[in-house]
Amino acid sequence: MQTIYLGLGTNLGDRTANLQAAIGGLSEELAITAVSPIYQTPPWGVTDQPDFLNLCLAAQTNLSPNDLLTFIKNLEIELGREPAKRWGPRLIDIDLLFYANEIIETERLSIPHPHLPERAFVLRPLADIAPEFVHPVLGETIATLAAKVSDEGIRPYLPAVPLEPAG
Ligand code: PH2
Ligand code: MG
Ligand code: MG
Repeated sequence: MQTIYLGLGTNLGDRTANLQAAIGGLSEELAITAVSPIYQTPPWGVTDQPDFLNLCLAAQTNLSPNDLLTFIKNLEIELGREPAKRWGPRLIDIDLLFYANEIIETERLSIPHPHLPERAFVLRPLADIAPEFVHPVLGETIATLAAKVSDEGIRPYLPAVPLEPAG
């Protein structure tokens, strides 16, 4: 089993329900071990759009990175995501942040997620569940990376969604 970290985001429709549906779908294939609180975050990249809700989660999986990406992309579509412009509004976005300590650069996959060090909307929730995880390229912990970005405008929105007991 490999430890993976995912970042979830949504800024359309019933945002809390979107996140909950995504966690439910992910839990059918992955063993989720930690879910961060939900934060409301100002839009990054394209700023003229509604605020996002963001969270991060940790999970264990036997899927390969490629199969994991395929599963995530299919789940996004199943949850109602439609093709959207880069960094534009979306019903649900599930990003693969880390796959164990692997460094992968292919046409389909960039792991660790290339924009992670600049994104407080990822680093803030990730620091809640994995502060000591060391970025395999940068050699710095998530807590250190989170402390380096401004978290202006980011505010706690809901406490962590409780994990269903395994069984
Ligand atoms: N996702 C984006 C672009 N901008 N901004 C915030 N605050 N949260 C996101 O999840 C987000 C974003 C593209 O995936
Ligand atoms: Mg994204
Ligand atoms: Mg994405």
